[in-house]
This record gives sequence, C-alpha cells and structure tokens, in this order.
Amino acid sequence: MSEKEKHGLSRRGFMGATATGAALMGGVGGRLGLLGGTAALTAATAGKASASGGSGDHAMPGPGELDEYYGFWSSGQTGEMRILGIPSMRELMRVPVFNRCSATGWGQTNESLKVLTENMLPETKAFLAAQGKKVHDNGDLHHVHMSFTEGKYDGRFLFMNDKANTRVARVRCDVMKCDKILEIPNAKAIHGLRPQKWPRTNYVFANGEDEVPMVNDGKVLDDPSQYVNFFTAVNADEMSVAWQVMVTGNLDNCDADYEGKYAFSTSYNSEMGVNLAEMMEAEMDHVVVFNIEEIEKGLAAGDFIELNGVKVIDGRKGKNKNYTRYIPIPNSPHGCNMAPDKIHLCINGKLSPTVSVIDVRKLADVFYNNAEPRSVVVAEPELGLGPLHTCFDGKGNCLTTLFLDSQVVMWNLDKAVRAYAGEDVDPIITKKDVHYQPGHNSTTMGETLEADGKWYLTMNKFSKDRFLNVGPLKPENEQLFALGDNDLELVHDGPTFAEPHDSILVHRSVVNPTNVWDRNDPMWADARAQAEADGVNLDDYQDQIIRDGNKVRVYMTSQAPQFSIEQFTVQEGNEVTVYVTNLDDIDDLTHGFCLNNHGVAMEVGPQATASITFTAAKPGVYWYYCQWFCHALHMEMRGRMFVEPKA
Ligand code: CUK
Ligand code: CUA
Repeated sequence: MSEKEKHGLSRRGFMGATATGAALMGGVGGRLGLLGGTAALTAATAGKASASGGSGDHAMPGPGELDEYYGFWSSGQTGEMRILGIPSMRELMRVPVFNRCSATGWGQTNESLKVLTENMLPETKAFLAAQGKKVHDNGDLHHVHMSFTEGKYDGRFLFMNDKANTRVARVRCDVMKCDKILEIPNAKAIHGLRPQKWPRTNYVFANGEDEVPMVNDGKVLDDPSQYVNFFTAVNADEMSVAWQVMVTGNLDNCDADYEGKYAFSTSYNSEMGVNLAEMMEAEMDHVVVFNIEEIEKGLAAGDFIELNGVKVIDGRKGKNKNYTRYIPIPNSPHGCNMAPDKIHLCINGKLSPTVSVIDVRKLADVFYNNAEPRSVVVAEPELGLGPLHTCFDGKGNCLTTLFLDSQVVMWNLDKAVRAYAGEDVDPIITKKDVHYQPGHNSTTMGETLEADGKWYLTMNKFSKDRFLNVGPLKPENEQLFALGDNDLELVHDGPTFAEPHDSILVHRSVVNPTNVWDRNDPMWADARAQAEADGVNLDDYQDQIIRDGNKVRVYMTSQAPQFSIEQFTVQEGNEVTVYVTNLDDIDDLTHGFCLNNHGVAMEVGPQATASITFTAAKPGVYWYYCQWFCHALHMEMRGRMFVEPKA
C-alpha cells in the first residue's frame, strides 16, 4: 500500500471514530445513505463530502494527500490538455497542445515550433506564410484518450483531436508534453477520436466532420453532390496517416471494439445537407462500421485511390464492399461508447430520446451473410431528452447524459436488452439532476476493461446562476459523483473555463511521469545537433556565443539563481537564437527565459534544453530574466542583451 493510501485510510479511520466527526457530518449523512449498504460517513474536506458505499472507498483526499486517479481533460476551444486529480478535482497542470502558451513558450520555442510544424501540410504552411504566421494560434481540442494494450490503458501516450484545424496530437505520458502534431489531409475538422483498444493502439481513429469536395481546390464550390467525408486511421507509433476511408455523411464520434475487428462512427446528416433544414430531413441516420481486416486486405490488393499521398478506400454507402456497413439509427446520433463487457456498443440518440445498443457479435452476419443492418440492434431504451454520451460502471450499468433534461440517467444494460426482447422490465435505475446541460461524462477507468465504477463525472455546458456572476461569459460546470450500485451522490460541483469537453479518469498506477528531464531527450535533438556543429557542449558549464553571418547563437546554462551569461552583445538586425540548458537536476526546479519587450519567453525544466529565435530589431539595452520563481534570489536571476545600432 502506498503512502497516500495509508493516509487516506487513517484519515477515514480517525474521522469515523470520533463523535465530533459524526456529528459534524450528520446533515450530509442522510443523503449519503443512498449509496447503499454500509454508507459509513467519513470526512468532509473544504465542504466536500466523502462516503464509502456500494463501490468501496469514496474518501476525499485532504490537503497534502494525493488523489487516486488522474483526470485527463480536453479543453475544447482553449486548445490545451488539462490534468486534474480525481476525486479532489484539483487542477494539476495545463499542457499546451493546439493553443499558444505565455508561460511555457509553446508556439514560440524552436522545440514547440518543430512539433507544431513538422507534420503540417505544405499547403497550410504556404497559407500561414501568406498571413505572416508560422502556426495556427487556436485549436479546438474535444477528445483525449490514452493508448491501450489489450483493452487496458498502458500509460504511454495520450491522443487528442483538433476540430478547428484538422489535426491529431500526441502527448507523452512520461513528461506530459506534446511531442507530435499531425495535420490530416483530405478530411476536414477532425472531431471524434479513439485509439484502437485491441491488441494494442496501432491505430488512432479520427473522424472528419465537415464534408468538402474530394479535391478542394476551388473548382467545385456550392455543389454538395460532390462533397465527401473521410475517416482516418493514424499510425499511432509514427504519427502518420495509415489510410483513409471515404464515407457518406458527417462523422461525429467514434470508438473501437475490444477485439480489434471494428471501429464505429456515429454519422449525422446522412442527407449530406448543408443547412439545418436539410441536415434534419431524414428520420434515420447511421452508425458507420469499419471492418479493419477488410480495409487492410483492400489496401494490400490495391483497391484504393491515392489522394494527397494517402491511400483512400471507397467506403461510401451503396458501394457494397466489405469495408463498411451503415446501420440505421434514429435521427442525428452523437456519442459512441463501447461497453467494457466487450459486447455492447451504445449509440446516443441526441435528437432521439433513445440509446441504440448494438451487439457487436452480430456484425459479422451483416458483413458476410447479408443480414439486415438493424438486426444488430439489441436494445433501444427510451431514457429522456437529448442523450449525448454514455459511460459504464463495469458492473453492467450505463450512465447517459441527457442534455435537454439536464440529467444523468443510470440504467441497466441487461434489462434494456430484455425489455427490447419484449420482457416487462424497466432498465432505468435512477435519474439525477445536473447543472446544467451535460455533454460528456466519464467513469473511473470506464472506457477500459478495468472499469471500476467508483466515480462518475459529468461535464456541463452551462452554469447559469450556479456561481457568482462574472459577466456575460459564464464558466461551465463540472460535477463529480460518488458512484454506488444503484445511485450516485454529488461530491463536487465547480466551475471551469472553456470548456470541460471530455475527460478520461485513469488510475494513478497506470501513469508514471518523471520528475526531471533526461539530458538526451529527443525533444531538443535539433538544439543538440546545432550545438555539436558549433563545437558547443550543451551539458558543459562553458558558454558560447557563435556568430555566423547575420545569425547569433547564444548558448547559456541556468542554475539557481543565475544564468551563466549575464550579458551579450548583438548587432541590430541579427537573428538571435538563445539556448538555455537548465543544469539544476532536482524536482520542481524550473527556470525560464523572458526577454523584455521582445515577446520572448520560455520554460526550461530541470535538465532540459530550450531555445528561442528572434530578430534583434531595436538597438538598446534589454534585460532578460527568469520568469519561473526558482529561488530566494529569483528576482536577481537576470542579464542584459546589448543591441548595437547598425553602423
Ligand atoms: S462531442 Cu461535444 S458534447 Cu465534440 Cu465529444 Cu459530445
Ligand atoms: Cu530561475 Cu527564477
């Protein structure tokens, strides 16, 4: 048992044993009793209740105590990834990905610019250059998912989408930094994203949401009959496009099975309409089933076209090849969630009050025996208005968000299947109000074979009147519930900045980040190569200023509370690159380099090298300083750059 677990238990024991504790908690006790059997009251920390009940220990970590789970959060239109502790809901870190970051220099350091641009399409580079830019400034990060090995999180990588600029990114879990960003050709607006679960994450599946002409060069404009959509399989190890499938309809969310056979995408707008009325016309839309083995066979047999360097398989409706099948689902399905029983796929109705449950074992008959596509639907419980996403407790129950009803509904999968078969049973276990309009939801380990049913999180799009008014733009709201066998109890209710889009809740035993960078990390391979070419040893205390025509490369180290170079001189108009290597090698000793009035700033973690390039365009004296508080003499950690006027 770890230190923290001991703390958690001793704290609970202490609180449980004292009469004061019990008396203090009396008011909350009645509510927590809902959790079932023992429902012993434990502790309250900062107004948060803790309970143990149906699903075991629900102790809330107190100050200084560590959480049991990591929460990896998307941030929607903010474009970053966030890390929270669960169940405390304490925000631990923000990891810049598709956004720019003032604190860390993401989007201006050479290392981050490499990640942001190395897998950018040439046409995008040219487009950005025409705007006087190197990178997009924004992103829309909806979905974060971890790499899998045999249906379980393996703690290697996190993958995420950018709907705004059609990208897929990867974050390394060892350092919690983004190391790859891939722009997807052909497709437009990557929305749903899921890693392959079985046998491991060889592919990351990514949905293209917006339909455009197959060759989008302006020759075809307002002719939707020529628009297509693309489903993309990304090679997760190389972060390159493996293949694409051309499909009919807009792809929304996706998931993969636990056998490595299929991927699934919900698809709204089967009409391929371009305005609201047209998009809502058909009663039925689809879930598209992708047959991985058949697609790989088709590629091997040469049954593809090549489009912008990508092998594209034609999986459009009516082509009747074995690459895809289109299963009719009531109007505009949204969330797509594979249950940890390995059998059932839940398709959330959005405009329909139902969740359609597909038995994936029946799909082979649709592919190979001409079975009627709807024959795979084994339940379609009516749950309430606006079902968006479903998650699982690992004990046969599902939790579905109801956007319009502002509720979560807990329901039993087996009972739903029996009811669909005609038995007189009600699958609904309970409904709880949430505040307000929930989108995604998550359970601890819920999208893996290790779903443990301990905590349930709902991410709400509106907070309305729930918090102090901060003006017309309100925060959104997240609510965490202790999950029992038949009920759930609210333990956290708190605001969050745009946007708590989606999250995964991962047991801490899966994730083991380092405290200090490895000096040989590939993140600054370019800096190391340049230093070698310049005859500079980045690891040495010797500092060098290399003058190379109009270019100046300044190599310095940092060690609290000092930069090794306290002044350097350049000429007006020089292109200056500053490399800082942080020689401190103890936990949590990050330095920074910020150059006054130059818009230049970066983070340099312990043992890391970071670099930044700018033009010394204005003659004068400019102080640079360390902008991460590192030492009692942090304010003194500074130096001067002299820019001599042109002769
Ligand atoms: S989609 Cu937004 S609530 Cu982008 Cu994950 Cu369902
Ligand atoms: Cu180094 Cu502050």
